[in-house]
Amino acid sequence: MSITRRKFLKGSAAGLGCLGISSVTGFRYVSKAHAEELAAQKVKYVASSCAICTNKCVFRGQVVNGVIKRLEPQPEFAKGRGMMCARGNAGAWTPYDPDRVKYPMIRTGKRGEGKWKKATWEEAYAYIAEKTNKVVEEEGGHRSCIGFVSSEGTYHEHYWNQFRAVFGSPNSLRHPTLCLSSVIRGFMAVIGTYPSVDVINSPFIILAGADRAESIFTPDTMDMFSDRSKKIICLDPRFTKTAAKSTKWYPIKPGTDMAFALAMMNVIIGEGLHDKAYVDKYAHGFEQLTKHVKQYTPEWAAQETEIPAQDIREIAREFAGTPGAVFYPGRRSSWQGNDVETRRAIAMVNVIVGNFDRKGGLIPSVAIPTANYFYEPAWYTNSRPRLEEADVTFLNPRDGSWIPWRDRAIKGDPYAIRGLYIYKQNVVASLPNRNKTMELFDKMDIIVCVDTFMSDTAWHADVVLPETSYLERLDPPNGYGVNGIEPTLTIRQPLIKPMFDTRSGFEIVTGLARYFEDEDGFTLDEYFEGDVESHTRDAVADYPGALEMMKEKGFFTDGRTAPIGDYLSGKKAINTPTKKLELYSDDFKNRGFDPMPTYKKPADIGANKFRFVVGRHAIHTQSMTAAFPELNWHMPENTVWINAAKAKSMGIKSGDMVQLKNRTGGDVQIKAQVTEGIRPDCVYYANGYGSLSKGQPLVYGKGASQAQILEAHFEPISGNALMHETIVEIRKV
Ligand SMILES: Nc1nc2c(c(=O)[nH]1)N[C@H]1C(S)=C(S)[C@@H](COP(=O)(O)OP(=O)(O)OC[C@H]3O[C@@H](n4cnc5c(=O)[nH]c(N)nc54)[C@H](O)[C@@H]3O)O[C@H]1N2
Ligand SMILES: Nc1nc2c(c(=O)[nH]1)N[C@H]1C(S)=C(S)[C@@H](COP(=O)(O)OP(=O)(O)OC[C@H]3O[C@@H](n4cnc5c(=O)[nH]c(N)nc54)[C@H](O)[C@@H]3O)O[C@H]1N2
Ligand code: SF4
Ligand SMILES: [Mo]
Repeated sequence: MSITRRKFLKGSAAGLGCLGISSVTGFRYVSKAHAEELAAQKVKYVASSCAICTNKCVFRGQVVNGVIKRLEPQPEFAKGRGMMCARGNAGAWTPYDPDRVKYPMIRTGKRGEGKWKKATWEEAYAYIAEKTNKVVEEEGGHRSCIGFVSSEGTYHEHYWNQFRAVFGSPNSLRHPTLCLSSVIRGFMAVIGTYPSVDVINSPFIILAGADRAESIFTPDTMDMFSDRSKKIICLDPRFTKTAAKSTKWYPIKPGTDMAFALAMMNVIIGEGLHDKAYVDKYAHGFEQLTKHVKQYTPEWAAQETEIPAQDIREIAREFAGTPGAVFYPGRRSSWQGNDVETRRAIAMVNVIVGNFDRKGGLIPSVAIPTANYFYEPAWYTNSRPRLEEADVTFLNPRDGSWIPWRDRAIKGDPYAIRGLYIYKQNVVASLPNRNKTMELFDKMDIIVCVDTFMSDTAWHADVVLPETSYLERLDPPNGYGVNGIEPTLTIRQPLIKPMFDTRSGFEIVTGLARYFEDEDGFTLDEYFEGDVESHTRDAVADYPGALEMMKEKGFFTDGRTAPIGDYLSGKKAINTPTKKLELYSDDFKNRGFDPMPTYKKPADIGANKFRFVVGRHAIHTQSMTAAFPELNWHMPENTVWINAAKAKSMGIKSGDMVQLKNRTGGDVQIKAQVTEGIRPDCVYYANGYGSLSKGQPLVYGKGASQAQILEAHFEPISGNALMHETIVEIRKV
């Protein structure tokens, strides 16, 4: 056994000198006279990347006399296509937001009461360690009694996961099962990867509930809508901004997209419009699929989807006849019970027209590899499996599955969970059924929350540890969210010095690690080495000039793009069990699932009831921006969309207060917004409002919370929460 827990760097690590935080870039984009004027004002530009959503757009931050003035899009950053959205712009003010968390805080009153004492970092760590060690001891030394929660975005999440691993808990809960696990699983099963889409080269795109005009995803959003010659078919129960910009909008009946996809295949295969040579060479199970989809005629699908049979037929024919046509995979799909199967059907529509690994089609994403530290994972004789291991077929051990995990944690089944360590995930707002999350919190002896703001989760924690904001912090190079067709590494560099008593994720984790020991008596900080600066330097040491480029421009690319055709030429193997594109899955069959997507009718919602659907708002990210003053003024509270005819029959007018009740005790009151832009059987309102935290005064009690009305259901193949299985009753109050 080694004497120390020192780590080794994978890959080479040529010394590149000091990184020099806060690089100042030149005034390359302004006239000489303007540059002189700016220099006199002590203007500097720092290249960095946005942290307000997953896209990580790169910008040049203008800092005047030490104050951040604006974030300008970095025109050379290909994935951002020269864009910064409203949210990214509003981010410039977040360091100055009076409501940010400025120092560590320890709860003094009851949970959620809002009574705190200001603490030093060492006091906060010592408090956490004492409580944690006590419960671990009470649980027989099992560190699995602490759940570790985290979302990506800061590039420091990696350290959080490392801390969990060396601390010795298997219970890691990340965001994917609230987001895209089901779509990943569905596409993986058919084409062996969750692909990028070559939107720019695709003339014909079908979007099933992927609201790209509002659910911004770069560069797809820009590529999709900047070229008006593209034909876009939008299936969505709501008239979204995407619907408005599409060639054709169909208010599809929720949960019936699989019927649409199956009927498309019925037409394409039935009329011999599929790509025969491609299917012969690359696909597995075409014969079975041909027989299987015979039953799914457009006339049948019309009854399910409420899209006319003739339209389905014409869309299918045009789709098959247009090279580069693509049925877009989407991201946070997770609608209803059979979501993995729906995604599989959508992937198959793409396969039969031969668009995988071809221009305009589904392109396997690539990344720029970085050198990473690897470390010896700690070994604990007391280790146990994850709590919800038996509940999900394809459980990703690092992501976990939130819904069954929470149920088991509440019951202590098969063992007790006593604490939650939460990093950058606002679980109180992002998990369906907020009452249940509160029930979970009530059972906890220790809740630690690392956040920049007093989110609903921070508000209910015992200790809040403030992370330094993304504009004051160095984040190591990262490719997550910027991998794809034009892979890039992005970085974050501080525009200004930290304004308050905050720390970066790495500093928080390594500080806390000093308070715990492993089984051999080594303190856990032994498992960490270096600092963010050295990690940044070492990560790209294999690429000459990369560090300098990142410092100057905020990103690094060596110009590579995803090669198209490597899978079809045989240079790379398709990552499925048969090494073919699977239109029939023996693997699914062996696990007791349908080998081919088999339609199951969504349950009838009942008379005078509504399905609650979830969707993004273009100026908000999830639960975290509704309280940004620069965005909140556009929409100080949310309102519930109710179909005009339906509202009339119920005597509801816009602005009336209504009550929504779900089937599991969820109950909210919110103002109505009467609109033609939603099906009569659905209702919708935006995320981020109806907050419980008085530390977010702009959204505290304003409008209604989605988490409070969403029922908790999950899909057992991928473990994804089902966000559109909520049925509500409405009455005017
Ligand atoms: N009701 C409802 N629930 C949902 C969804 C929905 O649409 N509606 N969408 C689902 C999807 S797709 C996803 S991806 C998840 C996302 O869910 P989460 O991962 O919980 O994302 P956010 O709601 O944006 O919350 C992010 C939290 O991180 C904090 N934060 C921001 N910057 C930093 C930082 O630099 N450091 C630290 N430590 N904290 C920071 C914010 O203040 C906020 O509290 O939610 C899922 N859940
Ligand atoms: N502005 C902004 N952009 C974002 C984010 C953000 O918070 N704000 N979040 C990012 C993240 S983490 C993610 S995961 C992506 C999410 O991006 P998307 O995957 O596009 O997710 P949503 O916006 O939730 O869109 C879901 C849409 O599906 C519709 N829908 C509901 N049920 C059905 C159904 O049964 N069939 C069909 N066809 N449609 C249905 C809803 O009405 C809604 O418009 O967006 C990313 N981009
Ligand atoms: S799309 Fe996301 S990353 Fe890009 S500017 Fe907007 S919020 Fe920032
Ligand atoms: Mo997401």
